[in-house]
Amino acid sequence: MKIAAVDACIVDIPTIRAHKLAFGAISRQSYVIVQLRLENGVTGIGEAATIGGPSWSEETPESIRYIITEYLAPVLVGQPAQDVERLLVLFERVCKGNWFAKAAVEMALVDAVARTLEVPAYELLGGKVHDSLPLAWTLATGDPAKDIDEAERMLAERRHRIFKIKIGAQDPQHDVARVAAIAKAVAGRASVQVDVNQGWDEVTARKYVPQLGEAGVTLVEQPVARWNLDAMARLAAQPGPIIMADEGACSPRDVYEHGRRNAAQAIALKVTKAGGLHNTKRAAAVADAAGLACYGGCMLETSVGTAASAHVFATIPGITLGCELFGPRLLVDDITVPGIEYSDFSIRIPSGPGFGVQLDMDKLAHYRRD
Ligand code: MUC
Ligand code: MG
Repeated sequence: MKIAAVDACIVDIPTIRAHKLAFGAISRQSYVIVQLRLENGVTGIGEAATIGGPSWSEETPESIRYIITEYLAPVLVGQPAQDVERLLVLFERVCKGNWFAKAAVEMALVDAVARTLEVPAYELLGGKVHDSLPLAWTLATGDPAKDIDEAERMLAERRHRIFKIKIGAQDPQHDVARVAAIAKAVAGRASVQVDVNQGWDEVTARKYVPQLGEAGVTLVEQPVARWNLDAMARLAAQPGPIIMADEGACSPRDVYEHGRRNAAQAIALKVTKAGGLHNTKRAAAVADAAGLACYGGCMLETSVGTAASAHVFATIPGITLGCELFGPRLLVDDITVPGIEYSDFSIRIPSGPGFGVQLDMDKLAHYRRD
């Protein structure tokens, strides 16, 4: 199972509507798609999704592609793909940080090995404990009437009954009123959580998190800056909504710090920010040891990253808060066959071999930047 070649390209796909977050709005999503070919003829695929260039994390599609082609691919060619843990050590030697880039390549390694062995990827990751996971949808138009319409459609079509509302871009009083209107409209039929994407300081969060709780919000994601674990701990000590870390809890070590300092009650796991499928499992194990609940987070992936995330999330018993692997539904088009199967407010875990999806080469050719 020797690695013959690694290719990485950038893909841009428009979203079905503007998606407004605390740091800006996006109307297209950019991805780095990795194709890793083995000498046996099998190709594995991986993906790194970013949001708004370097707005969510430091990495961009351009930097990810560059790191893969210039630093990670050269050390991989000729190596046995099944030695995934050894290859991750090799990555650390030639490249510090750059977790999204490493995650995309590691996904492709696992997919290639699982395809060669003709097993689903989750079987190489410990085996599945979930056949499906409850699926959240993000309301992010910034307009309460449009958000309520969208939520009603999702409920009527039995797609989603967990809604995550993006806040932090507008005046907090206005944001809380918008969230309260949505929560009231769906009360008793859906749960409502918010993601502030680091948009508040501690003083603002201390004032408005209790008001969100009174409005019926069950969970508040990353209310303050990712570095401010002391503020996260003070917020988590207050009664009210669950405080969940996202941008602040990327690596297993970050999760450890959140546990040690009581800086959250829950962690959003994401394959890219953790640096891959194996590191996601490590992060989940640390969360488990610290008594933190887990949520299956996303970066608005295509069906490639969504399938890979679903495979690893399926193996994590600590994911008790559901997941948000809805990325393909936010895009005007997808780049795999088959797509992801969604039913009854949930995502079905794709079966294999590998992640169970193949690239549609015509679509890839259409959306790739070069
Ligand atoms: C984030 O910060 O959680 C995930 C879903 C969504 O709407 O935005 C992303 C990023
Ligand atoms: Mg988030």
